[in-house]
Amino acid sequence: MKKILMLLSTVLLIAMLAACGNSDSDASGGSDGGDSSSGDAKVIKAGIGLNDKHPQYKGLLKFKEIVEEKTDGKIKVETYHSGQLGDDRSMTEALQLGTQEVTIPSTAPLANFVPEFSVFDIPFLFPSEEVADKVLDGKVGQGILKKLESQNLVGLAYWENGFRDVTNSKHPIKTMDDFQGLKLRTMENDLHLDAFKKLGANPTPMAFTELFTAMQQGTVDGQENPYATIYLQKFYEVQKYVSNTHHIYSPFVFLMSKSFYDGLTDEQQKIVKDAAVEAGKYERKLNREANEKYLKKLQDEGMKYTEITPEAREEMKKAVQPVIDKYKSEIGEETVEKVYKAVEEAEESTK
Ligand code: TK8
Repeated sequence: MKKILMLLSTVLLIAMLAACGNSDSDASGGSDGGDSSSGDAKVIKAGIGLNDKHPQYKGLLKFKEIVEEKTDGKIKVETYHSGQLGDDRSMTEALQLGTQEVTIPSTAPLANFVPEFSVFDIPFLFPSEEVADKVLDGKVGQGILKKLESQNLVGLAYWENGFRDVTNSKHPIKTMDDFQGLKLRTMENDLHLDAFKKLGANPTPMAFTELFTAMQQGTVDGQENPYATIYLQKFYEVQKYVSNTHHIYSPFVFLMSKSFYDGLTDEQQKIVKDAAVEAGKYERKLNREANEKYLKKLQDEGMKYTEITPEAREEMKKAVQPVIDKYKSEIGEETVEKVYKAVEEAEESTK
């Protein structure tokens, strides 16, 4: 009985939100200052957590340009950045409810909706961006995207967050010993949490939207993100040390609400899918160029850079292996084996 009442209230909530969602789509434009007078056009409200300087937002503007041009304005895209619509998890929930149409979270928080995504949080899984592209855009990566449909979500493409590096305000990190007791923010993902505990840190899961303040107030000593995010979000203002741990390659997933996607014509579905893939390739290119130059800019802003030695990286890999073994069953043995095999094949083909 309780379940039926829960279901009925959820259906009622979705209907109410969908109704008010339509009524206010003319009311507000996005951050891009675009024309919000949508008339009878379908409106995509697209929100991300990073700011408008990040390649992810430039990729979203590219998606907007392609979709509005290819549909001759029959689909309008309103873009929002800097967590204006919420954080990765709350925006993903908004897509499930039908009150937002697009968001582009990291795969780590997405694992709370589809556990298989945690396979991409296995430390040191991808040796390079090239191998990551092949695995994510290939059969295995696309197969994991399909699992989103059971959550009223459609994964249209993988974009790139990038190789994650640790920063902190206490001391340089050169070996595993330097992690001892460090209060590190992690994304909301149990594998990340357990991996940093194994390295000796004192990790805290936290939404990205709360991170800057937490570092500013000393609630956490450090965090981990790609150089482009560390620089463009001005983390150098509240962090002193950066190391090239490169401990995880983070993909983004271009997500669309399934109820919105199912309401599109076949032609419109192809347009949004192709636009997400094309804008994703553009975003990956910008992101790679960005990451190379931003480490230098972080040092120009006064951050102290420390190289992790190959021996230290091997020590970290060994330390987190029990965590990987523990999560294999949660992620799914078959999925983990398939991804490892795809990585090996991709590595072979890129030699
Ligand atoms: C931005 C996040 C961010 C991620 C994190 O919404 O949470 O640290 O790396 O890019 O998705």
